[in-house]
Formats: sequence, C-alpha cells, structure tokens
Amino acid sequence: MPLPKAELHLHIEGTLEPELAFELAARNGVELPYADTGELRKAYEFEDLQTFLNLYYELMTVLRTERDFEDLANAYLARAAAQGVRHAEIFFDPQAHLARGVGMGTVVEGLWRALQHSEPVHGISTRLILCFLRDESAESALETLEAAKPYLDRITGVGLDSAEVGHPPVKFREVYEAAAALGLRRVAHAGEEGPPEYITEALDVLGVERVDHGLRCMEDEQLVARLVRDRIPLTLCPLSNVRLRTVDTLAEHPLPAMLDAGLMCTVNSDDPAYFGGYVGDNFDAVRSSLGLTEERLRELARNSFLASFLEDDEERRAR
Ligand code: ES4
Ligand code: ZN
Repeated sequence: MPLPKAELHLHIEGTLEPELAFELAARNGVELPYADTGELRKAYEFEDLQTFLNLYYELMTVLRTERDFEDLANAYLARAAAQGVRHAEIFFDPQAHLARGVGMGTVVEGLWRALQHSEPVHGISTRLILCFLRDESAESALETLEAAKPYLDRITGVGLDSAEVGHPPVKFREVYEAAAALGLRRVAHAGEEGPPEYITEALDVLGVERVDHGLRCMEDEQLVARLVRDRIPLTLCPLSNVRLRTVDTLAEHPLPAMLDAGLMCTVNSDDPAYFGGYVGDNFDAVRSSLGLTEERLRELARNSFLASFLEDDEERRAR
C-alpha cells in the first residue's frame, strides 16, 4: 500500500500523456507536428523551464471541449489514486486556453465534471487553483480573474506560474489583492529558477500561504529562518527539478538539507506526464536517491495534509 498523501503542486495540463494527446488531436482535428507518440517522447529533453513550457503550451492545444478537460482530469485522478493520493489541489492555466478561444466555462465545467465524482470514484477529495501566467501582463491576469467570477464556487485559490525570471511577484500585486478580497486562497511559484528575493516578495506583497517550489530559499539563511518560524509550506517537485536542470542530479537535491533545516516540505509531481512520474514515483525516487528514512517519508506525507486547504476535520478523515 502506498503512503496516503495529498498532492498540492500539480498542473492538470501537465498530466497530458502522449497517448491521450494523440487521441484528443484526432478527436478534434488538431494537427500535431509529431508522427506518433514515440517521436513526441523524443521531444521530452528539456534544457530549462522555458524549453519545457514551449512543448507544454504546444501540446495543450489538443484540449478544446468540456469532455477533453473531463477526460484529462479523470486520467490524472485514476493514476494518482493508484499512487496513494487522497487529496489533490489542482492548478489550471485558463489564459493558455482563453488565448485559443476556449472559454473559462469550458475549462472549469469540464474539469468539474471529473472532480465532482472524484471522491466516490477515486477516493480523492479535490480543490481547484486558478493560475495566472506570469509572462503575460498584469492586465491580462485581472481580466482572467474577472472571467472566473461566475465560477468562484468551484475555485479555492489562485496561483502564479509559467516563466519566472524577469516576472517578479510584485507585478501581480493588484490581482492578488482582488483575489484575497474575493475570499480566494493564495499560492505562487517562487524560487524555482528565480532568486530567493522572489520568495520574500511572494510572501510580503502577494500574501501567499504556501510557496510552490521555493527551492532557492536555501541561498538565503534569513529567509530559511523565516519560513521555518512561520511554518510556510514549500511544495517541492524533485523529478521536475532534475528534468528542468534546476538540480544536476536527484542525489544532489537539497530536500534532506531542507528537512534538516526544519522547513515544512512536501513532495509533488508538477507535470507528471513530462517529468517521468506521478507523486508516488517522486516519493520512490527521493527514497532511493536521497536515502530518506521511513520516518522522513511519513513526515512528508503528513505535511502534505497539514499544508493543504482542507479543513481540520476533512484533513483528519483524508489521512
Ligand atoms: C510549470 Cl514546472 C513549472 N514551472 C512554472 N510554471 C509551470 N507551468 C507548468 N509547469
Ligand atoms: Zn509547477
């Protein structure tokens, strides 16, 4: 039996497996510039975050209808359930779809069709987190939040993702203030490729409760002390860091040092279809490459529930 766990850093568009991409391409009459899944898989060699994002945005053009988003989410939930996931807080990138003429309603309603039945079918409770693309303008983020207003009963929080360097959190101050005023929870990617200052800024300016990645906090002792003191959860994604060359090898991942420093770490899959594994595979990988003890692994699983947006009673039931 895999350890029961919550997944807190998961881009639903990053769960699009090559087989489903080709199936949806055929269903929707979308041409992909790859002959077959084998040829597509050869494109999964990334230099950095941007080279990955190029493929991520290209492939997601096959997602067009509510049914496509429903099928995508169901495929993820089935795989996650098999790896012990009991709760999932799922990111989605509406701007990447709105730009292609796919409406907010299509995305949210489609995902909802799967999430609605997730507890009875997969044994996974879920939340949705709408992410703003930080390489798009602040105005575009505000328009996106506006477009989400009819669906706020289905959306728990907002996040910030896509190309980090050159797009500091402060750019999104206004939209995060508006999101907070609407009662939305706040998270942001920070310190993946960007400097530790972006983590500080996400906390101070955006008011985030959780930091996605946060890996580069280790370059700033005072920041580490603050994150430890305030028990700010970090959603780490070890296989993602290796594939995007944020760390050279898994054996050199700072996770053990981060746990030793007292940081509240969680382990997640990020974009599992692209980075070589789902969340259980990330747990297996850190166990074998980093020699984490069973107690450490249980701590990571426990942290995932504590760091989630579940209420206390729901959280106890889930784990
Ligand atoms: C992402 Cl790994 C990563 N980083 C930033 N933005 C993203 N969107 C999807 N995956
Ligand atoms: Zn991410």
